[in-house]
Parts: sequence; C-alpha cells; structure tokens
Amino acid sequence: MSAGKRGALIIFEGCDRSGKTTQSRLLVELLKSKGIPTLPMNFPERSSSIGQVINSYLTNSKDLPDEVIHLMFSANRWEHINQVKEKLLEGTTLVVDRYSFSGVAYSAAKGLDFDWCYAPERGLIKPDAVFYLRAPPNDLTHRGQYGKERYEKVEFQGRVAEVFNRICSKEGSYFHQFDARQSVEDLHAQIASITEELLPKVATRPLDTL
Ligand code: DGP
Ligand code: NA
Ligand code: NA
Repeated sequence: MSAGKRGALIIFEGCDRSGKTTQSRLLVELLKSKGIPTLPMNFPERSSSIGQVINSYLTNSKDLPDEVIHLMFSANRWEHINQVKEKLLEGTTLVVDRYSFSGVAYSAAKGLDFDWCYAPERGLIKPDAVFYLRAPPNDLTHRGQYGKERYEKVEFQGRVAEVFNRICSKEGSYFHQFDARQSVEDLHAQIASITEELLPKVATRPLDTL
C-alpha cells in the first residue's frame, strides 16, 4: 500500500444464523486473492479477560445484570480499538463479524433504552460500510437448530431484528441491507461489488467516529 492510503472498516451485522460468518469469510478470501491486505475480526473477541466474562455469560455459566454485560460488550470493542485504528492506517482492510450495532440491538431487545445503549459506542471508529443481512428469524430456523447460547431463541431474535431494522433506517447511506434468504453465491456477488467500489473511495478519507 502506498503511504497515506488506508484500509476500509467493513462490518457484517444481523441476527444469529443470518450468514454473517460465511459471508465475511468469503469476502476476506476474495480480497486476499486480489492482493488487498485484509484481516478478519470478530466481536465479541472472547480471548481477552473481558471476552472471557462475555463468553461465560453467553454460555450461561455466569449471570450479570443487563446493563453490566452491555458495558462489557462495549468495553470489549474499546479494548481493541487502537489495534483497529493501527491496522486501518497501515492500509489493511478489516472485515468484522459484528460491532456496535449488535451491541445496541441485543440490549435494546431486552428493553434497555436505545440511546442509553448507543452512548458507550460513541467515539468508536465509524465503519465505512455495514452489510446488514436481514431476514425474519423464522426463516432462519431451517438452517438448523439454534445452539445453546443465551440469545439463540426465535422470539428474542425477532426483537433483535426489529432493532436492527430501526438502526438500518436511521444510520443512512453506509448501511447496506441484503435479503439473507438469497443463496450464498448471490449474496457474496452483491457484497463483493459494493466492496470493490468502496475501497478506492475510502482510501484517502479520514477516519471518522460513531
Ligand atoms: P457471535 O459470536 O457473533 O455468534 O455472537 C455471540 C452472541 O452475542 C450473539 O447471540 C450476538 C451477541 N452479541 C454480539 N455482540 C453483542 C453486544 O455487543 N451486546 C450484546 N448484548 N450481545 C451481543
Ligand atoms: Na451466535
Ligand atoms: Na460471529
């Protein structure tokens, strides 16, 4: 990468089983195959000490008040933000499975105030694109049983989807919504084409914050 050209911050969002993990992997593979420096990331990042608490919470081996776990998920993003910034500025594109919007969606779905949920996300690096894989949660159940993790219940996922839809209509042009029920290949083709247009455009754009 030539000096001054930064990488893009690309986020995948959606309910559990919406296909984020598959699509983010395919996008990383495509960009790498074109010689574009790219790294995958994943939030929650479960290996840090905060991440281990989050993992215990998600696997139901630990209970915490809704507000406390909300702030821990946010802290887990904050503890990695310098690394995110460094990578972007050295020219690496980051493809991230979940970010602040999951933070807001999963907690607001429990009944916490939307603006309260968003507040700790302010100041984090603003994504250049969010790919929101949208589907009614009932249509995702054919993808097999949900696992045993805390949030993997159709009724709860329905409320999460409603918040994601609300965020998507508020956040504006960097949010790209896709029907998650399409084939893996069709979805990947659309995401690839938006990404290929995006990368040269953001390369000289300063980083912004949420
Ligand atoms: P994943 O490893 O992407 O399957 O995420 C694990 C679960 O945690 C999934 O149900 C979504 C949820 N989640 C991800 N980020 C956040 C967050 O910031 N806040 C809350 N409350 N839940 C989150
Ligand atoms: Na999950
Ligand atoms: Na994930």
